[in-house]
Amino acid sequence: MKRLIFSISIALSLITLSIAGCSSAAKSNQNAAEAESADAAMPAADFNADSAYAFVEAQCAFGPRVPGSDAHSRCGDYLVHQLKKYGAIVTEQKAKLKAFDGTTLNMRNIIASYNPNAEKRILLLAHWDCRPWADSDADPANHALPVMGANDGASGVGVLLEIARALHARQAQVGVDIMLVDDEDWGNHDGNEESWALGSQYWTKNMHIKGYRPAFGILLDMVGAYGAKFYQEYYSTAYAQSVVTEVWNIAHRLGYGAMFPKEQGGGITDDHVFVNRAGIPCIDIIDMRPGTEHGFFPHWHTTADTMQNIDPATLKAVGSVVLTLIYSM
Ligand code: AHN
Ligand code: ZN
Repeated sequence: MKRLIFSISIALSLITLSIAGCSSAAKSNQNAAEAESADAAMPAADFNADSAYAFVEAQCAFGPRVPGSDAHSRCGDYLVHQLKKYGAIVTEQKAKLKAFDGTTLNMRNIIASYNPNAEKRILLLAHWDCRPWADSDADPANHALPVMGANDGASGVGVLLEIARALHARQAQVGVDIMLVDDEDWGNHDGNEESWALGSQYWTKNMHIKGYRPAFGILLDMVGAYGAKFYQEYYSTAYAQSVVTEVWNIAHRLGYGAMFPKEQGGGITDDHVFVNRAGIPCIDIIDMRPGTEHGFFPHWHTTADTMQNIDPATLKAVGSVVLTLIYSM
């Protein structure tokens, strides 16, 4: 469809040129503007934000999905069940990992594959675990409480579940692997970056398929808050500039330019860093708020990271951009 619109606009340009018999700069500017408006008219893939919101809500209904908790275990079963229901081939990775504080974590990575025989593939990731401590809460009495993780965890997973549902309804040409990684958020803030993203780190050393080589990866982290700003994260641009360019261009074409500033944000130690180090170019679509206390959405790692702070419009923007990219490949 995109190609057709493009050819039509080229044909129109040629006709215009031959009729007018001129190729002034003004004329070619006008043609560029026409091409742009044809792009702007490109329909966004049909991403259902209410459904994505319900998937975020369903995860939160289990309670904080802190590794080792009953909520974690039951939510993991729910995620596997949903992905199978949406026709994916689901692989689980289980391992015992040691957290920085000595706790043994029963890791569970969940990988859902669509179009498994397609050679050209993309990897989509989000972490599904919750942080055990709300240690950025304004009230120190809350620091030992777990984070509900409506945004920090459940939002990315909710968008990916809705993408799974969409891919089941309408197959993409490209192969898609959705990986819900565990044990991202049991990290410490003393500068040891390897205390974070334990599930992703495990996966990079034990990939679910030998020689797995997707074209690129996209990590979704904190993609559901009101007022989200998806700046271009530093490691994403350093390792996967062309993917950043493509994703932000689509966002602007779909009318989400204000939410996706084409400006550099800081560098975040997150799952994508380890995926990049394993040789797979991977970007992080992550809500960054430069100049604020923690640099993230205001309820980050607090007891207020709950459903009431989730905006379906943010889920809609991110889901539409990623799904439009998938169907364009
Ligand atoms: C650090 O704070 C070092 N990284 C943030 C990664 C993260 C935590 N994403 C969600 N929660
Ligand atoms: Zn977190």
